[in-house]
Amino acid sequence: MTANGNGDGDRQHVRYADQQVFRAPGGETHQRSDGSETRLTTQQGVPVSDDQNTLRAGDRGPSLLEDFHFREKITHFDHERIPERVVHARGFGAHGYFENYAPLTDITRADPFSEAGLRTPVFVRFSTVAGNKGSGDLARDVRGFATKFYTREGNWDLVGNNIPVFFIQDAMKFPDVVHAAKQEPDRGFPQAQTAHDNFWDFASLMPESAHMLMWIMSDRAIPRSFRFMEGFGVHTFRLVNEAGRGTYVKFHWKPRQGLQSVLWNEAVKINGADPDFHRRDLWDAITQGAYPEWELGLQLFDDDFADRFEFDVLDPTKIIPEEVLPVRPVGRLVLDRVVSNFFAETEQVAFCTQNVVPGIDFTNDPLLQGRNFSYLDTQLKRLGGPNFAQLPVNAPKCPFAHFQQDGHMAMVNPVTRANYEPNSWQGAEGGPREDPDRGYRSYPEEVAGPKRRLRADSFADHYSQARQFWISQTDIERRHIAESFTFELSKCERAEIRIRMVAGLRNVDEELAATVAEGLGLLEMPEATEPARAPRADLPSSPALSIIERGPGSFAGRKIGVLITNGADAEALAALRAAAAAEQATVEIVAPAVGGVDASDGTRVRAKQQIDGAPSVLYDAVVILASPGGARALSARPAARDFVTDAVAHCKFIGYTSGASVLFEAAGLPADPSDLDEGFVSLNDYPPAEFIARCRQLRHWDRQRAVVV
Ligand code: HDE
Repeated sequence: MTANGNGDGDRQHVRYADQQVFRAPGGETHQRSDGSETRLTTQQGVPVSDDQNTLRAGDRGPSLLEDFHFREKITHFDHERIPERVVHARGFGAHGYFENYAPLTDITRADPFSEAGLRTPVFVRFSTVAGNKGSGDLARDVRGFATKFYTREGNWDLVGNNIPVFFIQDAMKFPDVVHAAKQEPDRGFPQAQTAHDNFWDFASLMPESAHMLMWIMSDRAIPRSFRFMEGFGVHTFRLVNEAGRGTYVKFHWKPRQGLQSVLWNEAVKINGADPDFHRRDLWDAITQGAYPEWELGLQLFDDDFADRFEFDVLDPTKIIPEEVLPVRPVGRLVLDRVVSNFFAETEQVAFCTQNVVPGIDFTNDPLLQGRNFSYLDTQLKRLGGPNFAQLPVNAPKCPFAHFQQDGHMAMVNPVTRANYEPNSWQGAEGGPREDPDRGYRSYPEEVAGPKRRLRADSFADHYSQARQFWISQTDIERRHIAESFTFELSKCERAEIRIRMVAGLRNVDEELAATVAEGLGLLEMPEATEPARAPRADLPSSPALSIIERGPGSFAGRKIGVLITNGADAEALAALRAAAAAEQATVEIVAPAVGGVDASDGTRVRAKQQIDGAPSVLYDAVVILASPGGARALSARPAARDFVTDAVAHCKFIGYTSGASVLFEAAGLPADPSDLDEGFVSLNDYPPAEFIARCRQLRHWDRQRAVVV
């Protein structure tokens, strides 16, 4: 077997350092120029003559136990799986770098922020939370956004989410919230969805989850792709400078591509058409050279601000609105390399919140404190022993030296005489020594108080920021939130759970509660849940919390699905391709058959997709370039009609040439739908550049506004 063991993305087969190049008896080398072996061998390096047949006694006789190649191959196969992550099992990773804009040495001595232009290598893993490893990418769920910085002073893991708050205030409740969200234990379903009794039973009994529920019922929980979502460190952390001065910090990742989400009706269809939609999107973007970028922003504050702020900065169910404390951009994250082996990198990467470097420290957020225990513990179970930090994706890229030794799969072993300290051995034989000056020092925070199990009073307001989130959304986003609550609660079989949730929502907003109650067909409005602290109605709206309010104003990085038939207007296609390229958008051809079509000028247009496998939900906008005959043939195909009706229902921009009219009529639209709304753009009347310009709004939301529910 060739050893592709570096797991570090170098796309080559490597030899282990102490492996000599031998010539086989007879003189041939069997080695490629990169050192990889050409012949199939066993783990022991024995060349294999036949990998098709087990060793048998007699042509039709029993298999023999002495078949070491078979036994080794099957045994290894039997052991291929490691436990999937308890949460965040489904994920996808990529390599890249973080580039710092300017020295932040007045605030922190952390290496990645030390110099202008400094590039720190990173590995990022995005994930869903509730679903198992093989679940669909488009679940309504929080997304993980975990970043490992390989700094020159060790690895720093910023293990964040795409939502800035969490369900619970104390790590003690984590197993409960996760159990409630995942499959119900008796039946083992539903998979990757919170739309079931157990989740809402728990949520309706946990008022502290109110703020988070607003976020997960919003479009944030169904991002268009990893590239179009924000990331947050969630907790308040602490930065420490050379002089030992501490500054509180909240971390924000802002996608340069802009924020974008899909509709729920789209999400369920995408999961069917392409359950790998998000990972494929990231893979395609990176391999096509359209490297996704995020800007890292910091909210920095001191004790005075923390004392003044209306909520406890240690409470992870609260944000600090950007309008109150601006986010200061400090650098950019660029993902420019896909993994070369999914298992070695994405599966084996072990993020740990306790991995911090000098200059970065924790606070007493009770969730963060609990996490600092959990991550190491979970890696020990998942990766099978204490040496997981030696795996290439987890190992620091800076020098490291310690006296830890042995254990399962020890690959990096001490070579010094001493394996303990203090020791009196001199020089290299004595091994590494402490560094009192540059070594990691915890911030000397004063701690005092009685030892008790008690939730601080300052954590008692559960609804005010939930309400603030609600009033910060546009009308369309509010509609989506109300619809998601209605959808999810309608899946609850026990009426009292639905009623209890509506009772809680009354503390957030009466209109929201009433809309959901109506959607659920509740005959009477329940009394509002008694809040631990009366919700405030005076928090102002925070426009930064809306996705639509802050649209990117660009269609870059988005994909147009072009449904095409024989005889399609070749000129229109060429112009569309040029306009899309100018916007850095991509065009994907969908045809009646994957072999492609002959365009009006006789040229062959190759297709990427066949219509049955490429519903319009896979695209940000669609164009129908059909000849009248082609459109007639398409009209007979349900997938082609759905392509149009779904694009309309999902408020997509739809470009077309006049030949498409038969298909439009078959889909229940006028032959020329441009009178319906400005989301329909006739490419006979407007140049493709105008179509692309309209696409910059991403969706034609007025179409949804016009639908009265
Ligand atoms: Fe995690 N979380 N978590 N979590 N978490 C894990 O570690 C845990 C929390 C987050 O791509 C586990 O390696 C506790 C908040 C991400 O590999 C586990 C608590 C946030 C990932 C664990 C939380 C996160 C994890 C499971 C409550 C956002 C995936 C597998 C106190 C700030 C990282 C693993 C990856 C993974 C524990 C809450 C983010 C069990 C106890 C809040 C992105 O250790």
